[in-house]
Amino acid sequence: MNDNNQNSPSKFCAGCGHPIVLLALGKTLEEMGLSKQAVLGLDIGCSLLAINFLPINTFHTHHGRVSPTMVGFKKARQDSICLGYTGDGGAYAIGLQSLLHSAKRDEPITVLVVNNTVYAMTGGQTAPTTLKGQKTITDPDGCKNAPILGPELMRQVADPKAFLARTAVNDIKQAREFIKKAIETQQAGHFSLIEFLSFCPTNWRTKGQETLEYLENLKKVFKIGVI
Ligand SMILES: Cc1ncc(C[n+]2csc(CCOP(=O)(O)OP(=O)(O)O)c2C)c(N)n1
Ligand code: SF4
Ligand SMILES: [Mg+2]
Repeated sequence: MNDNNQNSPSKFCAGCGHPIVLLALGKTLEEMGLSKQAVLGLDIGCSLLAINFLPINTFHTHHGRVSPTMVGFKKARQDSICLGYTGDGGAYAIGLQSLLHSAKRDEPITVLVVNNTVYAMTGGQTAPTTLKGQKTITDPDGCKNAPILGPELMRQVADPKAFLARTAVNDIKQAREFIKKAIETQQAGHFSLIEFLSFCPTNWRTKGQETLEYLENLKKVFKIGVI
């Protein structure tokens, strides 16, 4: 559990998208009056740096195991709002099996996937979301395959009432609208997942405006909106 120390310095790199997603989440929970009921489970990856970021109950899980952990928490504490916070690698590589089955079983949890198209914490390796042609430290000549489209994949197995969507960290208004809808979907007893296209200037090796342009370019492949 966190120490509610809002004075803790941010552990994220300057220009990272993770804190934008977290602030959107914190504000939306506050607005909905759900900060005390909310429980945030963190995957391993740069997500784990969120441990003292928000004044809500937060704990670390294992890499790729945030969705089954939150499924278990929800079964034990049905009045809680269970939020799984993960990177694209945690969600769609090591955690894909458990995430897909959580969606298929329509588990009433909300999964927040921060998609920066790389394994950021471990130094920028190719992830399931890496674009075709994108150069990474493990694909210096460019990734040869198309990326996994997470919400679209979940849609193939999820209940029609599940809320699945994609937004980006440079559209806070939409991010907050989608977070609210995802939490309301959990309250109605259904699965929800939002993918956030997010900045990683450290591994993209971009500066200022270049980072924004990189994110805008991602939107050509990863379509924004309700899936
Ligand atoms: C079982 C296991 N395998 C591998 C690792 C090493 N590891 C830590 S974080 C990570 C990738 C994280 O990438 P992503 O989920 O996209 O999160 P990001 O850091 O990009 O936000 C890996 C492979 C680990 N900690 N545990
Ligand atoms: S490595 Fe990338 S995702 Fe991780 S904290 Fe730094 S900018 Fe954020
Ligand atoms: Mg990532």
